[in-house]
Amino acid sequence: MGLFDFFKKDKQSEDNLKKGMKKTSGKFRDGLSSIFLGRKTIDDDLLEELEEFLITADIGPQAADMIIEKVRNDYTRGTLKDSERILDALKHTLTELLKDTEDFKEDMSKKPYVVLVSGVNGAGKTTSIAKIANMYKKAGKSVMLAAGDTFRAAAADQLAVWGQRLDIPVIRQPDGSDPAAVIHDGIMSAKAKNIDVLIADTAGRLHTKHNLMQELIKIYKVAEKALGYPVQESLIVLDATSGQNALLQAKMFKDAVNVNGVVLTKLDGTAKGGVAVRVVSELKLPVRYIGFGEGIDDLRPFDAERFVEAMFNDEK
Ligand SMILES: Nc1nc2c(ncn2[C@@H]2O[C@H](COP(=O)(O)OP(=O)(O)OP(=O)(O)O)[C@@H](O)[C@H]2O)c(=O)[nH]1
Ligand SMILES: [Mg+2]
Repeated sequence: MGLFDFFKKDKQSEDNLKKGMKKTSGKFRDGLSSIFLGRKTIDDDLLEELEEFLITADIGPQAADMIIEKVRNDYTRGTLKDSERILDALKHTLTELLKDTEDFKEDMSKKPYVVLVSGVNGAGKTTSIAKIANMYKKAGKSVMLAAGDTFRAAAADQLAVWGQRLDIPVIRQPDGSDPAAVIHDGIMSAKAKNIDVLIADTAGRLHTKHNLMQELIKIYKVAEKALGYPVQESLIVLDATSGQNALLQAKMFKDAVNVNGVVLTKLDGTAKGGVAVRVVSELKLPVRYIGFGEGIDDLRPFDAERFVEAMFNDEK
């Protein structure tokens, strides 16, 4: 049992998830329905249309191809009788694909447990940090935040406001300070105060900007040195509405700071939920959290089954 299983199965957060993902799931479900409308038998045309649809839903050609092959095999073997059963088969395959990397094991044996959060500008880093911090706090952990975005004016204030609201201490330095120094400070302070979880914010940066990526690498190294062990969780925050570009970003961040988990945000917007499949199948990274709104409770640890349920949710 992971620390957050409670939140995964919580009824309220499940309702929030379904409500939050209404736009995303609506588009997905309507797209699928129009393919199956009036068609009972499975044929090459249908499978081709389905594959195209999956690709446009951001699932990516690799996973789409795999899914179609599976559907085709099941049909040929007779385990899939007609098009009405395809939806179930699709649900099942998507869940299996996503489950592959579902369980992120938190090793909390060393204190502090550090979560370093990075990503491009405006992806939802700071908001997600507040939501994650709140979750840890609710789970009974002592939490501290480090305001490693010293670049954008008022970025540290934004984090400090969340800290105040959640009653969580925030380590900061004046704007323009060295972000690595802030994280270092945070780690020292967390150690001194025996804090369980330290979550570090960083400034938004484009994955294509070499000097900014170097700065991020430095932050990571300084953190590792101050800790005396590797950063346990290096999360990249991806805006789910940015589609394929999110994949490129993730690849660059993954190499730079050993990203081992993804926070997929803005699934309440015009996102195509398929991008979650792409992250898992092409990047081989687990989706650690999903964000589906601006409120503090609009985030939950990723759960493949519930995510797929929410994608196929047909409550209007
Ligand atoms: N609808 C929606 N909005 C979100 C979500 N997550 C974050 N936001 C909003 O996106 C905007 C940017 O969020 P931030 O958390 O400031 O993003 P950031 O990555 O820290 O931005 P920078 O620090 O400027 O790089 C804010 O208005 C958030 O409220 C989400 O899951 N859904
Ligand atoms: Mg921020």
